[in-house]
Amino acid sequence: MNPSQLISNLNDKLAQTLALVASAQELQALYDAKVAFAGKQGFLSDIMREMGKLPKEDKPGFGKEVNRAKVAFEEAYVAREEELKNAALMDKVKKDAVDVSLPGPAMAAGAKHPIYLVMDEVVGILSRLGYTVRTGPQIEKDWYNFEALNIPPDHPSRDMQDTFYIDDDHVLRTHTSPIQIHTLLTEKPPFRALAPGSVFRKDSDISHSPNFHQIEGLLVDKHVSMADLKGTIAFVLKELFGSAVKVRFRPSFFPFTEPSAEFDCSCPICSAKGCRLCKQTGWIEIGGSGLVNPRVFEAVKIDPKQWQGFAFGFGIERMAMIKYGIDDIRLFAENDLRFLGQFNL
Ligand code: 2NL
Repeated sequence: MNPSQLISNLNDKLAQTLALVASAQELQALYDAKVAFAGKQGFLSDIMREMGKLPKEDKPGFGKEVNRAKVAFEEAYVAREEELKNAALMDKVKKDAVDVSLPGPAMAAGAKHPIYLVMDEVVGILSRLGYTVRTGPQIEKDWYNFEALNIPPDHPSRDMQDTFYIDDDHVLRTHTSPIQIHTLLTEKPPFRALAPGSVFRKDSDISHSPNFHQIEGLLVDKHVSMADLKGTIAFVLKELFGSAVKVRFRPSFFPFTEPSAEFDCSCPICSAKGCRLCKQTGWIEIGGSGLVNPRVFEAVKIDPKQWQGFAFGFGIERMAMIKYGIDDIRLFAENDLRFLGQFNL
């Protein structure tokens, strides 16, 4: 072939290839065109071999032509490749587009745990009698949980069976009373303190949970009597269960109070006629109370001749079970949302 034939071949092939590139709808078609035109065994390689056969003086001119074709192809190829890649990206963007004007998924409203509903209700009632809340650590030294409360080392409530020991000298608090010991040590009487909180005992069945909740009230003042205590308890129970309930005190014993009394309330479910909750007695046990034992005052270096006090405590789980008709204490810790969602009305 003479040079002008080769050049016209080259131009024809270039024009064809450029048309192919321009019309390629997919990257694969573009790659195919590149292999056919500029690949190792493609058109340009073939034509370079032809160039070898040309007379020496024609070679540089032809070489230039080949180069021009190569550059023209490269430019067209890169431009089309960019177009196709952009188009593919735009497709993907359109397909994956999020309509930001759509409303988001509805978020379910939370509900307060029934234990905390009752706790808050009791705190609310007693706040109207001037009580304010104190909190404390769940891990206590033996002294705060037992010793200062006049619970001697051989007392049954210190038994390894009931108490979770952290080490020789530390326990998970078995009641909220150690909070009150901290209060007695750090505050000057007179005061009215409420200690709500989580407590721990080795006990587990349908009415006992190893982790349960108590609320305890402590009033320290001058000239405090059992009558003041009784009036306070009656006020709380009538506020909680309705003004129709009757309140009854029974003599009892706690190491940290003297005298001590447990208190019952006439059954709010059956109006004291007798039902499953009150076991046909018409009464339900609520909690314990008493006048602060002088030995507790001595332990915290408060003069029991100058100051007296009363204290009372009850279990929150039991109150919640009565209030909401719940018959298994384990439901409180299961965290089943169907259970927990029922109490916020
Ligand atoms: C109950 C009975 C009670 C107290 C708690 C108390 C605290 C101090 C001094 C004296 Cl610092 N007493 N607390 C007194 C009597 C009863 O709780 O059945 N709780 C669930």
